[in-house]
Amino acid sequence: MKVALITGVTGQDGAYLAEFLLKKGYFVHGLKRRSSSFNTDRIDHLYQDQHEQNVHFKLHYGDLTDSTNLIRIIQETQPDEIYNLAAMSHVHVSFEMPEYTANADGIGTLRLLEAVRILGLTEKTRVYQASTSELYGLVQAVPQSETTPFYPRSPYAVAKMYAYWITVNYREAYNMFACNGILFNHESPLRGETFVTRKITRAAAKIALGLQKCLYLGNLSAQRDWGHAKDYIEAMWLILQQDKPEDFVIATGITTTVRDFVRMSFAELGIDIEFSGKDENEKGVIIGLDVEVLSRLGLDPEKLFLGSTVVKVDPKYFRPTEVDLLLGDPTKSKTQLGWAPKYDLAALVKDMVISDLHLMKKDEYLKEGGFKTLNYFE
Ligand code: NDP
Ligand code: GDR
Repeated sequence: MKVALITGVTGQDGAYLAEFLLKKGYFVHGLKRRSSSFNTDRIDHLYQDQHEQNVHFKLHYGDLTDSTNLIRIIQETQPDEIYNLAAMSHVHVSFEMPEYTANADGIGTLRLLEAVRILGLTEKTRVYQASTSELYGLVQAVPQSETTPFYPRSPYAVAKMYAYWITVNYREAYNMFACNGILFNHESPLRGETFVTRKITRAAAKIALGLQKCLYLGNLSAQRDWGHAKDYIEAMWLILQQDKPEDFVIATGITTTVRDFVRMSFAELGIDIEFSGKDENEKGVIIGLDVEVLSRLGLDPEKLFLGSTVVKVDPKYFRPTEVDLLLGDPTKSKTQLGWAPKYDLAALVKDMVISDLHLMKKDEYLKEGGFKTLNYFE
């Protein structure tokens, strides 16, 4: 039985990857951070009672900022494959926590690689590093491929740049099977609530139910190459199954503005939005309602009004330095890995919007029953 260790197992990608590897027959160890309350929502369905026989999934407390515990866990688990997904992954937040981000995302990767090396596991253990399209930053060329120069534009991207190169260096210096997956944005119903896609799909569902009036966003013109996380975790695994360790871009090859993602999300709920105005004064207004779609989804058209403003810009979401355009060239992963995404953007939006509508209906029900529901700010 192959053994995998996933850092960041409680995150979006970690949850999907753990499920995927368990289905493939792996024993999966996951690194989770200690938290004052439960932080395993995304993997609760994979939980196995450790007292039972045939347990294949085990969590270990740990943190990428603590090398001794990484050494201990790797020694205990003797993994064939390590997927280093743990990171402070929010670009905007990294401007507020630059030092921590460098420590966890940059030096954390070094700690992990060094643990493998000093434990004498360089021949046994393959390492996947979660690199990112944010490395491209300020546009040098599009589409962005494995050979496009990097120009990181945030403390997050700079930390990830260190992680990228230390992975390459350990591969070359110690002959390790260590690879970077340069993944473009990938989303899902499990996406963190403060990333733009999930913020939009949650708010669209709330607005459709009459639970929220307006969605405040930052740069509506930013363009991203968005795919589905379920497709992208499969690419991570494929990267570690190759004969030679190499780096791969994983992307769809299509880019879309935040503005269009908003339009598509509302349209999925039968709400037609038109944008007008510029920069900070841009806003999105309801210009049409598709009663058939609304009623199919159990939504009450009486709660929605033509002409009402449902999207506004709040400059507090602008970043000190922005990445305007990401568009990946997945040719190498298509030809060498045989990887191709199953979800297109429309299918991704639908999956997220419908999932959030169910969640928000649950909130609505709780609220009606007099229970407190969760509020997310940001
Ligand atoms: P998430 O933010 O959903 O998950 C991050 C995970 O890392 C969580 O499990 C989190 O724990 C954990 N974590 C954070 N800091 C530490 C630390 N110091 N020590 C141990 N664990 C830590 O990210 P995604 O799943 O979306 O992304 C996975 C990886 O891929 C990240 O490294 C990200 O930077 C990178 N990436 C993501 C892309 C995307 O579009 N999603 C694209 C390209 C790269 P907790 O749950 O306790 O917060
Ligand atoms: P990104 O994702 O920075 O690309 O990093 P995010 O969804 O945060 O932003 C995408 C774009 O949307 C613009 N934007 C907003 N973003 C947020 N979060 N909130 C807003 O209100 C908002 N309004 C507009 C942003 O300015 C940006 O241009 C993600 C993370 O998963 C990283 O870990 C990963 O490495 C990259 O994707 C690839």
